[in-house]
Amino acid sequence: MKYILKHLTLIATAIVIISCCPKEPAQTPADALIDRLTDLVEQGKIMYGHQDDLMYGHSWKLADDATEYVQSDVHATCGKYPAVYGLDLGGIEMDWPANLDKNSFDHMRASIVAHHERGGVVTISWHPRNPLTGGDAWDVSSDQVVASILPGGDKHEYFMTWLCKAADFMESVKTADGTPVPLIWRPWHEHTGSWFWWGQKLCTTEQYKALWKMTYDYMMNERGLTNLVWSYSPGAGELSSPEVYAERYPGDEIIDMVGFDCYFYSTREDYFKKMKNAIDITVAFAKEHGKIPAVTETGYEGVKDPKWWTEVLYEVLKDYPISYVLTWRNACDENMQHHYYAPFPGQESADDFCTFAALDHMMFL
Ligand code: BMA
Repeated sequence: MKYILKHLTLIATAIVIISCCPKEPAQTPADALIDRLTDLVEQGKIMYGHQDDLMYGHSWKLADDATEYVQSDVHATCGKYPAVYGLDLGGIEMDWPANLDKNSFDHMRASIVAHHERGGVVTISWHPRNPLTGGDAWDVSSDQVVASILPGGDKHEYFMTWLCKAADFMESVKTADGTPVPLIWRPWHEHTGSWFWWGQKLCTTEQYKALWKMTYDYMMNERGLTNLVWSYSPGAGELSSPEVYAERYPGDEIIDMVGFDCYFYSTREDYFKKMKNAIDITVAFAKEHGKIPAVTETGYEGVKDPKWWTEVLYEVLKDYPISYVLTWRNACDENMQHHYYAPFPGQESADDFCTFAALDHMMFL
């Protein structure tokens, strides 16, 4: 009898365990986005992206009391929205109501949901201020900033409050039914250059990697965010070899996507050379590490080449498995009107942009 009871107990325990534990863990919003991006690359699609697209344009700015997010220079030019919408969290760490480029965080949040519901993908960068000197992200007057915010550093506790505010924002981006919206999260970008306080000459390789690990551990393990797809993006100008690309890579356990930032400064030839080199390195790295490749930032300020989209950008992208290409913002401030990277109606590259947007290979919404 004792023997039978013991076995019955074991069987009952096994039934309870099996029925309590689902066979497959539920897919997170981040996993769903990774699958979608992987599928798009396999289908040979490249999504077009534009920074701050729904917040302002070359000659307009979203009204403070706006309730919908329909205005866009890209849409006004070609009748379609970018598939990828980029935004920046800079200023969230200071409790500012609006980011460093004057986008209110409330409008950012609501427009992310609107873009997501339109079928789009959102990517978030961060230009946080300098936690040691009090200057901005470009304040490189001290090479002790990263050291000071790592565990054991004087500014560690203070900086963790910044990560908390960034995480709060990302956690708050939800659809009406409470589902978190997936976000491509791209902090600590262009670190191969030395113009941000986390750049090449401002910290060691170990410190840079530790900064990523601290950011990841906090957001994923401590906060349990389920909507972040982690993206790595060195600056292309410094990518003299695949080794440089890999040197400060935070690790396969942290990163989901790999990209680079590369701008047009002088001639088509110069841009082709820089872009091709960076894409070759990125695509090979992505393949080797099982990650998704992207051109995380690019553009030609003022797009002063009427055929830039088809003869320059598309020409260099067309043979690569790239998930998306994002051009930078169209500033609207009076003294910044030369600072635009997408066309608007009447701009000299507008017709060519429409041809680019109509290509089967390119994905818009
Ligand atoms: C830079 C410029 C700045 C802007 C910053 C963050 O490339 O566009 O004007 O403040 O990005 O968006």
